[in-house]
Amino acid sequence: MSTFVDDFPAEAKVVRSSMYNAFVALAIGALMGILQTLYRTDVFHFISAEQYYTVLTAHGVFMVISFTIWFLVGVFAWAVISSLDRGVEDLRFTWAWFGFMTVGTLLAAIAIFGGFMSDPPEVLGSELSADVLFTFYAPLEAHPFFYIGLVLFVVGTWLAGADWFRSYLAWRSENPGERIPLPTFMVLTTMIMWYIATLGVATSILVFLLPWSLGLVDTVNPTLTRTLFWFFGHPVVYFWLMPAYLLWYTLLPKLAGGRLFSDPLARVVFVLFLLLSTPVGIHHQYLDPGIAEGFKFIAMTNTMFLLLPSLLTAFTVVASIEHGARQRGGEGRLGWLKALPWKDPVFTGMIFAGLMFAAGGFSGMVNAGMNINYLVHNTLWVPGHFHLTVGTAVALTFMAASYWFIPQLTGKQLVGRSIALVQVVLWFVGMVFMTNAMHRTGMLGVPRRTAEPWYDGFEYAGNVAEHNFQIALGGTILTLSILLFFVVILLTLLRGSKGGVEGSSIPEPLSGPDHSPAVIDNLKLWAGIAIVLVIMAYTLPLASIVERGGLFGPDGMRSFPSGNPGFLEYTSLFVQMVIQNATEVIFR
Ligand code: HAS
Ligand code: CU
Repeated sequence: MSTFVDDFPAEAKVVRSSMYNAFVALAIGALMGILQTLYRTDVFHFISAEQYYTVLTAHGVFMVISFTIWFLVGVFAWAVISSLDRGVEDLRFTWAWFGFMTVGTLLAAIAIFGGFMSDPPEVLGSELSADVLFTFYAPLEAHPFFYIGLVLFVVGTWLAGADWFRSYLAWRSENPGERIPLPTFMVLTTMIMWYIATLGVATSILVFLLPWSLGLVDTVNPTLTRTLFWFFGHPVVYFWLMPAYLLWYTLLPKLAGGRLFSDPLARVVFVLFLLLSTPVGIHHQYLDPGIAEGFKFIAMTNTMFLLLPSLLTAFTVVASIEHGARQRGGEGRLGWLKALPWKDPVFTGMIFAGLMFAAGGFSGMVNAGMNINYLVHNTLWVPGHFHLTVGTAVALTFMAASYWFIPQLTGKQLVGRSIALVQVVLWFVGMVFMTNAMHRTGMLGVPRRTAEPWYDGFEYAGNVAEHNFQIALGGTILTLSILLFFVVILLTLLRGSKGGVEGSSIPEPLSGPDHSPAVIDNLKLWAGIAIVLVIMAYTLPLASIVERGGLFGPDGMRSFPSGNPGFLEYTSLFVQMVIQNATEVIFR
């Protein structure tokens, strides 16, 4: 059995390079992480209160935008190429999206790091800086480079998706009537979701934030840019999660020694994510004024439905692992757990990632309840939640998977397997300390995104100092874990001996694609329904936000005539206003 690099050497280079870029982002993000953890827990002050927000922005952007997305384009490219068993249609096109993403990352990085300079240079009429956090909505404003960088980066991902659709269409014309191979199906559904979701952020940046930061318009409507951000900001979390799920559905059963329990169920899960990921973004805005409660209620209902695909995943993945364990001779109700390959860092890392996700999913359910959200919103509970989800379910899966991918992509055997095992266990332990204490301090009311939340003279009800210590301890263990990760990766790249890497083929599922109706593979149908659901969930809230606050802020446009407009009047006025404002902006 051959490795990926044997079969597709040119493509392996793109996948490898994407993953290396992810690792660079991970290294920078990790350094920023420990700096801000030690600052806000009042343990060590390597930075100033002002720099805290630059560090926090860099931590967020490098971790959740650069690291995750660079790694996932690698995983998706690998998944499509290997499951269709064909190279890309045009390698220059593939390197082109890689180039877009690289230039985009660099521009955004320049803007962010400008924030560290005491006297940042002026470019395009404003000082380099982008202390806007990874949720870059108004009223915080970044240097145009930040927004231009993001645009290029996102356009890069759009082109990457086009690359995979091209491969799929070429495959389809040679294989009419065949079921789409599962990994490709997962990539395509995720990319359709991504195209829909990024419309929100593209509009927010291109129509509002970038013109505003370039000085072309004077004001923006903050609620509108927030809402457009969250239109994208919720589905983006599934953009990070889907490659991890893809690996849990394909690689994990293989590593456990078994086969995927159900291919049809896996397809249903990805279709549900495509349908439901976007019309829920308002669950990040339960406390925002200017959005009627009814719209929030709809977002909550949709969010509760969105739990279903993850609950199905928990069932299917655990069933597949149990099957693997029984194939290896495991017995008994829970005794089969002992038969699993716990010494394999790839397997153990992914399982720990899954276990932590069960907890992270639970705190997500708490977040999603409109009334309980009031208790936790803007507190440290929320970072607790997302360090379990994106910070562990996704990041730990990616790190563990790297121990499988790097040999596949270089043909070199992994060096330092036992260090790798310690690394994934340390990540789990570090996150147990850090996220548990974050959730708890959040419930005591400690705010997030605050450089110095200790407020001299103010007594919190509970023992915040003790929890702060656990957060700092957890953060330190995580930093150590990342260092070990880089030791293993570098040792493998420098010292790994060529050859002897096991093949990359994925075993057939127990229940194959033919057990599901063909309609599941009808991507156009699901895309159409997804778009209808988004229109239903967002038209009225967006129209009412524009009505109240103006497209470009209260003075940026005339408002609706008084009274209660009917739907048609509403929509036609909305369209008129868009046109009027756009013309004003262009011809001013
Ligand atoms: Fe979330 C805030 C609700 C999932 C990320 N979320 C955030 C933020 C981030 C984030 C980054 O409703 C902060 C944004 C900011 O800066 O303000 N989230 C949810 C819900 C889910 C959820 C309902 N979130 C995620 C995922 C993320 C992520 C996934 C990243 C990857 N989240 C919210 C809400 C907020 C929020 C509100 C706003 C809070 C506020 O007030 O600001 C659900 O998708 C979760 C479903 C998951 C489950 C768990 C299933 C369990 C599985 C484990 C299987 C086990 C295995 C192991 C494989 C129901 C799949 C087996 C092992 C053996 C040994 C047998
Ligand atoms: Cu969300």
